[in-house]
Amino acid sequence: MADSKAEQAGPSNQQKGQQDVPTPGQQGDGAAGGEAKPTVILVIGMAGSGKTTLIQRLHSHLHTQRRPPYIINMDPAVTHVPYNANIDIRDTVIYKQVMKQYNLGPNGGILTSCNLFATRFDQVMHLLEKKRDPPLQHVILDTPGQIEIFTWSASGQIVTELLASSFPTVVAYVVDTPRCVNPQTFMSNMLQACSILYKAKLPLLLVFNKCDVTRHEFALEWMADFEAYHAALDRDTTYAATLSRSLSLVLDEFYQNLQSVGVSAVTGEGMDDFFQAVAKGASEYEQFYVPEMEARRKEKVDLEARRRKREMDKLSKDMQATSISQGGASRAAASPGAAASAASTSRGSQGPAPQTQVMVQGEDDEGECDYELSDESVEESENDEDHEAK
Ligand SMILES: Nc1nc2c(ncn2[C@@H]2O[C@H](COP(=O)(O)OP(=O)(O)OP(=O)(O)O)[C@@H](O)[C@H]2O)c(=O)[nH]1
Ligand SMILES: [Mg+2]
Repeated sequence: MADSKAEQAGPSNQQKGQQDVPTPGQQGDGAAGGEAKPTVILVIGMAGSGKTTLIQRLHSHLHTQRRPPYIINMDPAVTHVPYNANIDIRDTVIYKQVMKQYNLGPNGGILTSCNLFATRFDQVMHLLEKKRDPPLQHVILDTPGQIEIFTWSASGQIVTELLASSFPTVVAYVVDTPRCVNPQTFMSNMLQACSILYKAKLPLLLVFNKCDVTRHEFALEWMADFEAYHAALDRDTTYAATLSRSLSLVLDEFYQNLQSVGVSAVTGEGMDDFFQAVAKGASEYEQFYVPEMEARRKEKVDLEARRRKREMDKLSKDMQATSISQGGASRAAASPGAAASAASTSRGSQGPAPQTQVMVQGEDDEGECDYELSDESVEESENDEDHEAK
C-alpha cells in the first residue's frame, strides 16, 4: 500500500518536521518540564470532500507511528464511522429521535443534536485535559458535511472556542480537488475557506484531498498567480466568471498567508506534509492567535467592567433620589403642613419611588436537556491499540 511506503519513510521526516517547527508545548511549558499540550485539528469541509476518510487515514498513520490520536466524531447523522472514535456524538444524542421529538427536518435535527452535545462539551474538555502516558499529541474532530451547521452555529462556536482556549488549534479545510478543476467551484471553495478563517480566527490549512484522482498543482498555480486563474476562466463573459475574476484579485492577499497541502485519503499520500503543516499552524497559533485571543478576552472584561460601573452609578443615583424623597417625607411628617408638598414635589420630579424587588428570570429548568455523556460514549485511547492500521 502506498501509505505503508510513506510511513516507512515517515517517522524520520515527521521528526525532522517537528524539530524544524516546534509544537507549542515543546516551546513553552514542555521545556520547563510540564506536559506538552496536544494539537487540535478541526476537520471541516464541504459534503463529500473526504473528511471522514481523511481522518481514518490520519488515524492509521499516527497509529503506525505509535502516536495514537484522540478522535471526536461530531457528525450525528453519519451511519458508519470507519475509525475508532474516542468520543462519538451518536452515543450521546440520537439524531433520529431528536428529529422526531422536536419535529425537525434532517438539517434541523443535526443542528439541534450538535447544540445538545455542545451543552456537555465541558465533560469532553475534562477528558482531554486528563494526564496520559504517553501524552496525547493530536486531537482530531470530525464535523458534519453540512458545513454551516458547524461553522455558523452556536454549537460550532462553543466547541471551537472551548478547544482553542485550552489547546493549540488548527482548522484543516478539506477540498475536493477533482471538483475544483472548475474555476468557479474552486472560487466557491476558497470563499468558504475565507469565511471560516474569519469566523474561527484560527490558523487554517487548505487540504487538497483526492490527489490520487486529480493532482492539486493547478490550484496552487491559481492561488499563486491570478493571471493563470483568469486564463482558466478563458473568455467566459458571464456575470459569475467576471465576479470570480474580481474575487481572485481580492483573495490574493488571503492566499499569501495560507498553508496548503495535497493529500490522498485513499492512498495515504501527503501525510507527512500534512503533519508538518499542522505543526507550523500550531506554532502560528502560539505566536499570533494566543495574543489576539488574550486581547479579545481583555476587551470583553473591560467592556463588562464599564457596563457594571454604569449600572452601579445609575443605581446609586436612584438610591440618592429615593433617600432624598424619603427624607423630605419624614421631615414633612414631623411638620404636617409640608408633607403634601414634599411628596408631590418628589413624585413630580422623579415619578414613583423605584421598587427594590429583584426579578429573577430564566430560573425555569423546563428547557434544560438531560443528555449526559455516558461512559460508553467515551472510549479511552488505551483501547485504540486494538484498532491499529492494517
Ligand atoms: N479517490 C478518492 N476518493 C476519496 C478520497 N477521500 C474520500 N474519498 C471518497 O469520497 C467519498 C466521500 O468521502 P467521506 O469521507 O465520506 O466524505 P465526508 O466529507 O466525510 O462526507 P460527509 O461527512 O457526508 O460530508 C467516499 O466515497 C470516499 O471513498 C481520496 O483521497 N481519493
Ligand atoms: Mg463525514
